Amino acid sequence: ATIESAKRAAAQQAVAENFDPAASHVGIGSGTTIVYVVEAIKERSTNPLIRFVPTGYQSRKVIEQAGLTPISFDSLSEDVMLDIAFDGADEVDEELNCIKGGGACLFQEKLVAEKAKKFICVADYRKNQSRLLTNWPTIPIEVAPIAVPTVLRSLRELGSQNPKLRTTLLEKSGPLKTDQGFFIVDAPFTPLLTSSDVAAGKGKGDGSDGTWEVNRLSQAINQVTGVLEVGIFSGLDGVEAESVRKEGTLQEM
Ligand code: DER
Repeated sequence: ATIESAKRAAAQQAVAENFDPAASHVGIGSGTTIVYVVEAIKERSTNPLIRFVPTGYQSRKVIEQAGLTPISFDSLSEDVMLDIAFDGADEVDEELNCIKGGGACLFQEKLVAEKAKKFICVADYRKNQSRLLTNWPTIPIEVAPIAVPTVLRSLRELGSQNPKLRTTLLEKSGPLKTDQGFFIVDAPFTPLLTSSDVAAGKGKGDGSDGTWEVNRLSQAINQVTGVLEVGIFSGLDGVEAESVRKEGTLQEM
């Protein structure tokens, strides 16, 4: 069947197994798969008080067009945790690490994912790879415009072959601006080792031998001055997430 039916099936399964109609706050991610998640929630949501937290302009539109009620992230009090957050991904590895940011919304997506008790990644079979950067070749990175040249240089020093500023595919020829008014740099790296790869001696994973482990590269890029956020979501450690669960059709429909 089609990719769209795989996305829809993944979304239906993710919502059926995880959405509680009595929830009060639900995070909604960005992209095309999330539209099916909102559709599936709409079929179920009975509680009129339920609030949906968007991860950017497109996500808010999806919530509003479904007739659901959005609430902005910064209106949530410090101690409120979202009951659950759903989002898509560009690629997911065996340890449920994700590459995100294909839709240039990674910063607010990470804020919402970390604010949720449980994060559900909804991904069709194409996204399921043994290592990140197998099928999706680049790490999306949100960068302050003024810092782009120095960040590109730092990314090369970390081993990125040809990091590039993302220009929108639409008629605009300038760099893509995010909801924060920042730019997106897409940085290619060789496929990222999982922590079990490193434990099995498949590489050092610290860049010294040309290999990077997921968390170490994420931290190294996040330390570059001018980087706002990196499109690697790993384990969401530090969050009371029951688990970063990969929902979806892991085999072709
Ligand atoms: O940008 C993101 O991280 C999104 O979640 C997105 O890349 C997933 O997009 P898709 O559901 O349209 O594949």
